[in-house]
Amino acid sequence: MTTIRELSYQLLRRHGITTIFGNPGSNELPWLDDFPADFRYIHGLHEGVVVGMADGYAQATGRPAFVNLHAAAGTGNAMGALTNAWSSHTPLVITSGQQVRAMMGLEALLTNVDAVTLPRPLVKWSYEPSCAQQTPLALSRAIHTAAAPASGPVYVSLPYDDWAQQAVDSAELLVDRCIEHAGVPTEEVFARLLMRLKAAQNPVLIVGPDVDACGANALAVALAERLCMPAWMAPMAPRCSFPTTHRCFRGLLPAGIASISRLLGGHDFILVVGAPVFRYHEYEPGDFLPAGAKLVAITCDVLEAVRAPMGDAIVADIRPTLTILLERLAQSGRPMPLASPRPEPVADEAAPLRPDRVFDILDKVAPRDAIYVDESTSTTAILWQRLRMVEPGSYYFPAAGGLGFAMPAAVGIQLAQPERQVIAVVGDGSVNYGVTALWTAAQHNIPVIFIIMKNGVYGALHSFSDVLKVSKVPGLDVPGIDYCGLARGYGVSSVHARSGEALSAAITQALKSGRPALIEVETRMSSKS
Ligand SMILES: Cc1ncc(C[n+]2csc(CCOP(=O)(O)OP(=O)(O)O)c2C)c(N)n1
Repeated sequence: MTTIRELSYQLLRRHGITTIFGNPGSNELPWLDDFPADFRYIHGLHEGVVVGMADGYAQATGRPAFVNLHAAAGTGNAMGALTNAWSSHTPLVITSGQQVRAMMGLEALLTNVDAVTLPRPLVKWSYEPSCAQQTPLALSRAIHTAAAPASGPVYVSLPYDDWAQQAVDSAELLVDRCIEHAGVPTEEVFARLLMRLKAAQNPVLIVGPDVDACGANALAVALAERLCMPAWMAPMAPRCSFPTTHRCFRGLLPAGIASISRLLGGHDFILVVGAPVFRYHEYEPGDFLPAGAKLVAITCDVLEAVRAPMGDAIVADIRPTLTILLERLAQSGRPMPLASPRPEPVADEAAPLRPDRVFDILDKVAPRDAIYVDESTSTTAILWQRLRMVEPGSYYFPAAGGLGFAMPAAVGIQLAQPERQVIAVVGDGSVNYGVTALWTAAQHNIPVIFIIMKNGVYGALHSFSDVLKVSKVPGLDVPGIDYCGLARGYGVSSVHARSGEALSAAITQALKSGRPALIEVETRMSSKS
């Protein structure tokens, strides 16, 4: 006879899930009792950090990550992080411990009163089994639902007295279930798209995060080369799906309606792959498309397809769709786009450093295949211009703009990819939303390099104040925080750098150390560069 608890671990094992990200409470202890030796528990000190670490881990492995939170309070703390996971299609199985069934109706302390409603609308599926025997099926459904296209987070609330119950024999059938997805367009849909691509005089490609997420970067490059078209990253892209050094690459699109139309002006056909159309930010009214342009988006997410305000969409799996498209497309006779010139190196060494100088130094000293996790909000555009990102999986950013992603996600990504160096570039304001990730990095010796851009302000909000024409706004400055001291407190070694030389030496030393390290570098506000 197998208990429901034992069966749950068997199920996770069969799905290759042996890393649990969590922060426990009393409701979770019965599941964690006698924790199996072949599993590892990555303990985060705050649930936002727990979900952030799991988000990074799941994105970097491309497989569902498992999270165990504490009841309603733990789930509530995780909601900010869930906004990012939801927007980046991160497959997360989030479980939370529920009170014992006998006391749920009494609303005993730590009852998750309306557990199923709580995480909505940031999950694909939310569930609480109606009885203990439903738990194995609930967990199996959760894993398959999280992974199914478009992947995303799911939530299961689990009463703690269920684990010790015996599972029914038929529940073992769940352990071996495999669900395969194959969503390619029909012949008719391909034929229409090919006709439109062949008729286009001046097409342009816009690639989004799901290209990188499904490992189709080389296919996107082949497509741009085949049709001799320039390629842009979609606005607010949380991943980098196209080598930034490639001659077809034009950069990261801005996030305003009018700016996008202006930049794409002259193109008669816009092919978007693996991105929402579009994730705008600042409100810049204007035409959604340049005059005369048509748009087709290939997306794995039907919700993304239906909420676009313009263009047509094909909902399909990106990698097989691009593969078939390339088999059927002849080489265009158009001239290949000319490479955009790289920006001039910054010579200005005066302290505090200009952000572009920081990125020049980082680009020079970091390994070519470094992975950057970016949450330096006012300098993101500069980062995209200065850092060369060539390998797939080289860049991560909070997909919904929720701060507190970079530090924990960097820890999760480094756990998933020990062979590549992860470097988190974090604004001094943003640090404070995810700072406890330092402790997990120290405890497990996860050698992330955290570079803190210390400009003393919420720089992005200062810029936005100009956009919105507001002034004398309180709460936009963050003076008086010693990030080196915080790092030491959590067990991570730290260095303060004021000059380019000191920064370069600190990064070199951190790379050699094989341990997590925090470098606090004094920077100027980017608008004051
Ligand atoms: C959870 C959360 N709270 C608040 C914000 C609003 N916000 C956007 S950018 C920003 C400032 C970030 O400042 P910092 O990390 O110092 O980077 P800088 O803009 O100076 O480059 C804030 C507070 C947010 N996006 N997410």
